Parts: sequence; C-alpha cells; structure tokens
Amino acid sequence: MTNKTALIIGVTGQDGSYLTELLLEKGYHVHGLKRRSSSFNTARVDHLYVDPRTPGARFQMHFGDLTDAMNLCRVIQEVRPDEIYNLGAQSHVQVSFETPEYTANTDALGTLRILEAMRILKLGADCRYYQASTSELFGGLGETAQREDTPFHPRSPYAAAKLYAYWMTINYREAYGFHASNGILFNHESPRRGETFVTRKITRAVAAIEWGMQDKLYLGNLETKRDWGHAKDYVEGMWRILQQDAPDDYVLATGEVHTVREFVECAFDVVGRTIVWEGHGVDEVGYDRKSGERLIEIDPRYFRPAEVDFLLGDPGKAWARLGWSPTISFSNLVSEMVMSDVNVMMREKGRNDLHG
Ligand code: NDP
Ligand code: GDR
Repeated sequence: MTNKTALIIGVTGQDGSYLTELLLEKGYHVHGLKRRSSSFNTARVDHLYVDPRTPGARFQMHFGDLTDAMNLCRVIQEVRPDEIYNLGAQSHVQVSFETPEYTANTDALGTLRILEAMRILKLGADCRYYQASTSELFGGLGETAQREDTPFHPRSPYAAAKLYAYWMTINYREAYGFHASNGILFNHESPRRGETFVTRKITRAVAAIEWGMQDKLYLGNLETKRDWGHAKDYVEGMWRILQQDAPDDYVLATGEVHTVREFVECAFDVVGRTIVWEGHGVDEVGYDRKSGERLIEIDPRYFRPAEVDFLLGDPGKAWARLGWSPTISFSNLVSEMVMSDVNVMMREKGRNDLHG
C-alpha cells in the first residue's frame, strides 16, 4: 500500500470515478476537484464518500473550476499532491462546435493553468502530471492504425483545444523538467458513461425500449468507426503511465475497430432483438426483424460539421513499456452497459408506476 496523495481534476466524470476507486484501493489519499452546480453532480463518486472527520478517511473533494486560475493554485498548494491527473474537460465533441470558446478556455487554457500553478508553487518533478489527451487529435482521415508518431489533424474545437493541452504538457516537460505525460486515449465507455455519448445513448435506448418507456432511437452517422474499450482498463493505464521513471506519451487503445452500426446491432442483440436495415442515408431505418417495429431512425441534427471517420489505436508501446493491455472485450463491454441500463430503467419505471 502506498501513502501517496493524488489530485484528480474531473473527479465527478466517468474516468474520475474509476480512477478514484483504483487509487483508493492502492492506499492513496485522493483529493478531487468538483464544480459548483445547482443540483447534485457527484453521483458517480457518492459511493466512495466518507465524512472527512471519520478517522482514516482518504477521499476529499474541493470546489473548483479549470477556468479559475487562483482556485487551482490554492487547491494544489493546499493538497501538495504527489500526482495530478487532469481529466477535467468539456469533453463532448459535438458540443464543442456550439461552445468553441468555452471548450478552449476549459480544455486548453485549463491545462495551462494547472501547469503554471505547478511551476509557481515550485512542485517540479516531485509532482507527476497526467494529461487526458485523446485520439481525436489524429482526426481519423486515413484507415490505418494510429500510434504515438502518427501526425495530428484536429477536426473540432475540442480536438484543437486538446492539441494545445498536449503540446503544453510536453513543453513543461522539456522546458522545466516536469514529470508530465500524455495518455492519448481512444474511446472508452462504461455504465457510467455520460448519457449523450453514442454508446450510452444506444444502451439507454435499448433498455428504455424494452421497458416500454421509449419508442425509437434517433442517431446520426452510423458508419463512423471507433476503437471502444472499457474505462476501468484505461484508468489502470493512466496510473501506470505516472509510475514510470521517465515521463512519456502513450496511446491506450484496444486495437479493434467497430462502426456505430455494429454497436447498435450488438446492443439490441443483448436483449434478443435482431435489427434489419432498410433505406439509405438520412432515410435509413432499423427494424426489429421479428416484430417489425421501427426502432432506429436517422436525425441529421446529430451529424457533425466535420466528422472523424476512423479511429483505431495501436497500443504497442503501452503493451511493451507499461505492460498494459485491455482485459474487457467489445461484446462484454456492450452487454455490461445494456444490462446496467436495463436495471436503471427498471427502477425508473417502478418509480413512475408508483407515483402514477
Ligand atoms: P466526462 O465528461 O465524463 O468528465 C469530465 C469531467 O470534467 C467531469 O468531472 C466534469 O465535471 C469536469 N469538468 C468539466 N468542465 C470543467 C471545468 N470547467 N472545470 C473543472 N472541471 C470540469 O469525461 P470522461 O471521464 O469520459 O473523460 C475524462 C477526460 O479524458 C476528459 O478530459 C476527456 O476529454 C478525455 N478523454 C476521454 C475519452 C473517453 O473516451 N472517455 C477518450 C480520450 C480522452 P461535471 O461532472 O461537473 O460535468
Ligand atoms: P466521440 O464520441 O466524438 O468519439 O468523442 P461520441 O460517442 O460522441 O461519438 C462517437 C461517434 O458516434 C457518432 N454518432 C453519434 N454521436 C453522438 N454523441 N450522438 C449520436 O446520436 C450519434 N450518432 C452517431 C458520432 O458522429 C461519432 O462519430 C469521445 C469523447 O469521450 C471525447 O471526449 C474523447 O476525446 C473521444 O471520444 C476519444
């Protein structure tokens, strides 16, 4: 067991919650930054919370925001972490086209604010820094697997902001000797995935359709290809990156690619439905083969101004240097997500029925 202290920025997100679990298991003291919200926003970590007055409590949260430099500086000064994981971001690619300035402020300048705070506080190489970089940096224009040395071509305000964060992380490593590393992570999902990302949107819809709470699922581009892994595996990779003697940048991916269409088919298959497709483009429709129900339609609102068509990672460097490889297969990921949402919807339906 370790006695280290970690600060997780973005602790309330999907990855933040799994990473908190992992670090607590390893004996860390974990401090998380949460945003002020008008309603509760800590659902993903509530099960880990213990009253800080409890002897031995090792998980604590602080209010803060990536757009607030003084706050970041104060929290880092108070916590004096051995490791900082910057997982905080406006992380939705499509939303970044609607909120490009906010996305840049949070994802790009937010990263700079943390790195500057570390420099001002003279944390040096005593504090290791992890930057949540992304496969979106590659832009997915070709159809070959992407590695650490594949050229970048950001295709959204989100990706462009993350590119700045990627390079600032390297710059602080080279200029000031920081132990600062990028994890270039391909898509990773889980039952805790935000409800508007395509995988969770699909698995929730499958469950809601099963319980008669939704008729149809509206989607955008069915042909895009993604390398989908499980978030639990990926937070293990983040931790391993920071345990290396020397800082470096690593791709974490499964090395397997699927279309959105395949994800849809696989998710409906978990509840025993086979999807058959008819029509093309925006007129394409997905039917249940047995019942003939019209379950999937295309809504052009979900098409993006610029799409990333193909993301497939080559995690060879992470396998070789970190000894990291994913343990959860695509089909197990999809069934875990569907079954979890079937249970969530069952509880929701029970509540609705009870309250009329
Ligand atoms: P989520 O969207 O689930 O979580 C993002 C976290 O950032 C949340 O805790 C959110 O708080 C917080 N946050 C958002 N804006 C701010 C802000 N202005 N100040 C402080 N905190 C903020 O993302 P994931 O957990 O899926 O991803 C973690 C990181 O990894 C992100 O940076 C993402 O861009 C990156 N990434 C994710 C991949 C994936 O497939 N999941 C792949 C590659 C990279 P709140 O809960 O209040 O919204
Ligand atoms: P992505 O994830 O953009 O890859 O970013 P998302 O699940 O939003 O989209 C994946 C692909 O599905 C297509 N798609 C739809 N997407 C959404 N959200 N909703 C739809 O209805 C829909 N229909 C089709 C998209 O066009 C896209 O091609 C995620 C985020 O977690 C980022 O933060 C992270 O950096 C990258 O993964 C790697």
